Amino acid sequence: MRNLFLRCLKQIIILWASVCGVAMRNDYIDLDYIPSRDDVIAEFYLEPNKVSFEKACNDLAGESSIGTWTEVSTMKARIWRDLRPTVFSIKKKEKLIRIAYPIALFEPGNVPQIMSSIAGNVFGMKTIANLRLLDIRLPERYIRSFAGPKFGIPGIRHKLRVKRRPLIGTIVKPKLGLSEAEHAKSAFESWTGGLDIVKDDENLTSMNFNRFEKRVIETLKMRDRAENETGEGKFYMPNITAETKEMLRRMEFVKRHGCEYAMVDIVSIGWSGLQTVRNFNEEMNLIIHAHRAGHAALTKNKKHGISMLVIAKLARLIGVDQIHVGTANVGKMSGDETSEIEDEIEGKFVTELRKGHSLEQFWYNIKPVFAVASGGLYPGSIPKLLNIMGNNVIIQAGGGVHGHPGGSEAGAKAMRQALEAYMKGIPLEDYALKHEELAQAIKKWGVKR
Ligand code: CAP
Ligand code: MG
Repeated sequence: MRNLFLRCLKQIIILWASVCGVAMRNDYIDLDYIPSRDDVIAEFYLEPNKVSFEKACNDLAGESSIGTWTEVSTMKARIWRDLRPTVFSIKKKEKLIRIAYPIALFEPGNVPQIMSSIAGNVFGMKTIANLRLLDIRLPERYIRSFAGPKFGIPGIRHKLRVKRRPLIGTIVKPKLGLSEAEHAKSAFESWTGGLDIVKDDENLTSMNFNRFEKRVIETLKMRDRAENETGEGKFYMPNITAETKEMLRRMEFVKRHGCEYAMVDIVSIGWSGLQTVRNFNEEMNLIIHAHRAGHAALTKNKKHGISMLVIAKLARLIGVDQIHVGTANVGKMSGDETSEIEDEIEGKFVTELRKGHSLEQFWYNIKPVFAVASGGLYPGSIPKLLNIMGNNVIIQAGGGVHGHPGGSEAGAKAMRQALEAYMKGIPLEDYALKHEELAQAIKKWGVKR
């Protein structure tokens, strides 16, 4: 009762102060506040810089919404009443805070805008030493203003005609330098060796030594041959990353030539570029593969930046069908958030019972996204990887295929054999006794424990 009275009193004082223009308008903290279902919630790791924790909280809440460094005479009572966010949870020891933002602060269907708010100027403020956006909870009205993935896990499994097992693929290596014909040949060997998918590398677009159109045409020709020879569905992911209009032109081109996929470097093209690609995909019906090259500039520092969880959530919302999530430290890239991210991109309703610093999220109409594990993987790492990530994963190996002593086709065979052994529950070393390519791979790279 006393609490309720104090809260009402505080609201009356804040309202009175705002009507009278008294300098209360930088106090966003209310630890009694219970967020409404319509609020956008953000969780931050916050380290103040030579100011109190409360001061840093208020600067963060203000700068990410309606405030600035001083009161402005143009502030209106209605703005303060309806649009001010609330810092409703502070854990000083863990340096964690949660802010609830009224949904009216955000334009439906516009990811660049929400990021310019909650992940905009705030990273550069003097009163904040370190700041990391750990997670966001998006309300139903906001989520429903997006289409989400066109295919997602169910649509991809249907199109690739692979019901249960993980999908396996390769990245043509070296990243750059091969001609269109050499690229297509390596793809052919990877497919006939048993892989489902072949993709371009993140920095291969259209250069003199390898032109986009010619590469796509030649590689799709090889795809068709490989499908005839193996009787299996084979898929090519061409990298369309470029200026926005050019990306749409490349989507039309690959579609016209019978390709099912388009790959984009989502960090490099930005949220606007990704939304444009997704919107155009309503017509193109391509599976969108999201590479995250450059993400670690934002995600790696655990004290400052934006978590990969947030990036993956927004990519799901906009509507990529599959996205790189790391290898749970099994491969060459650092990053221990893989399982958490995988839960988030696959779940219908994700609770906050993981690692304590994430928010529950309903995904309503938004389809689940396929997790892609890539980076330093080889046949011997498959069992450990799948034990952690489960079967709803696309395994991508570049060096782990083209670095095989027997060449690309043998490397592909070894990957397929390792997957078969895992699905049959047979230890790799035993399966290798009857599968030469796998034996060679184990001899070269071993088995990851
Ligand atoms: C892997 C890869 C991928 C990374 C991306 C590379 O090649 O093609 O781009 O895995 O990292 O260029 O390194 P290898 P992440 O198989 O030869 O390592 O998935 O973490 O975004
Ligand atoms: Mg790569």
